[in-house]
Amino acid sequence: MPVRSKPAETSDPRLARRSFLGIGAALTGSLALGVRPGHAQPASPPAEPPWSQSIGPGVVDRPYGRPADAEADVIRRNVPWLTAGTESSISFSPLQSLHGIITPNGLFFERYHSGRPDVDPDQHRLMIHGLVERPLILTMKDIVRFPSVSRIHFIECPANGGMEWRAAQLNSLQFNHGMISCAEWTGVRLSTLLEEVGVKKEAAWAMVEGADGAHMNRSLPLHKCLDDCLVVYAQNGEALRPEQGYPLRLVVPGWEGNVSIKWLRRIKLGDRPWYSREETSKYTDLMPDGTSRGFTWLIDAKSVITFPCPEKPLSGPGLYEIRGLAWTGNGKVKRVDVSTDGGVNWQTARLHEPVLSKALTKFTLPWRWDGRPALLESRVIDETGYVQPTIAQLRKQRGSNSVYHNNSIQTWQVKPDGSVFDVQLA
Ligand SMILES: Nc1nc2c(c(=O)[nH]1)N[C@H]1C(S)=C(S)[C@@H](COP(=O)(O)O)O[C@H]1N2
Ligand SMILES: [Mo]
Repeated sequence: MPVRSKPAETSDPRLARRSFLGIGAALTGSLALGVRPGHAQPASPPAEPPWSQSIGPGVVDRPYGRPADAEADVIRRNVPWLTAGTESSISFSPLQSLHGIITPNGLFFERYHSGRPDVDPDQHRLMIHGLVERPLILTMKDIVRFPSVSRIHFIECPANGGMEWRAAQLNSLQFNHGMISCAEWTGVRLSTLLEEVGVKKEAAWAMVEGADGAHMNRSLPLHKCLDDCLVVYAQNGEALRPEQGYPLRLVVPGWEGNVSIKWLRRIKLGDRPWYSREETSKYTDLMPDGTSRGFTWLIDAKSVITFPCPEKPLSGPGLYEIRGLAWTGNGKVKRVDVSTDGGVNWQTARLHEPVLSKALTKFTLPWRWDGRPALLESRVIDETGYVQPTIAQLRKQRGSNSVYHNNSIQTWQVKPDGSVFDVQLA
């Protein structure tokens, strides 16, 4: 890796003209910032490794691109004991290795209730019926003809973090937070399709259903359908991946992922909710008094530090950039605070553009680690003023029988050797 001999410059004024790696300081004889010897070196004549001494392969060997071989561990992973089988399972996105707010299509998390169907786009249909003036059955060709929109939104399964309601048990960013991903979605507004069929005035709810074996279905209030729901056929500029619902899925921005029905095949309008399996026996929250919350669609504000983390430890004392992601189903992220002492003192992190509604937002904060134990936390505040709670605050309100909607503050414990652990503070 080429390393500059002059101090690194960044656009953050707090970091300007400070050397991250200590090289500049070392050269001028002042105190080095703690880079291990041999880790980074002052500039010297470039080496001539084998790849610099021959002609590489041409364009024909890779008609569809793929990551560099050295990135082979940047993959989705599952937790084998979490579900009965791989057909009804989850793969987690490797947040520890991602650099921006967009999840590459091959790394988007997956959640299946009955495996990943292989849908023929020519045979796929979307039926819209119920309390409408003109019921319709649309082909993919019909759907692509409608006026299109592209929007960047996250999808988060409300079970993200669900394994940690009672205690910290998985020492991993990927497994505790990897059920969130964010993409640019392209398709047609659901309101456009509903205009085409004509909504009857008694209609108040929609039932949306998938073409997978589970025929997963959910009820959605009509106001949300007419607000910002999208019926999408593309993800980050190419057709949806089969994992994400090829050829057609619903995206319900800011709401729990399970309502974003994949392989979307039917929308039925009615005057009341359907109370389907996935909104009664599942996707409800058992409260301390024994009652159950239902229709808890909204994803409340949440954030997490993605560097450092258990998978990406520190390599010795010195200057670092704490990095993380924040999001809220309520609109935009307003502020993210970062603590390095377990929530006693907080500093405001820098939010990186673009800060979009119902999308991942990147934040960073420079941090000089002195090599002593630390407790790293991030806390997001969204544009409605909602503040991300601690796990203790959340348990006080919700108990610990829930599976879903754990949006609590993540604490990472940094040990003197730089290793990082998932902990919970009382
Ligand atoms: N038809 C159908 N739609 C579905 C599912 C499913 O199993 N079948 N899983 C849901 C759940 S629980 C979530 S969290 C999201 C996950 O979307 P992804 O797999 O694209 O990440 O899809 C939702 N839509
Ligand atoms: Mo989910």
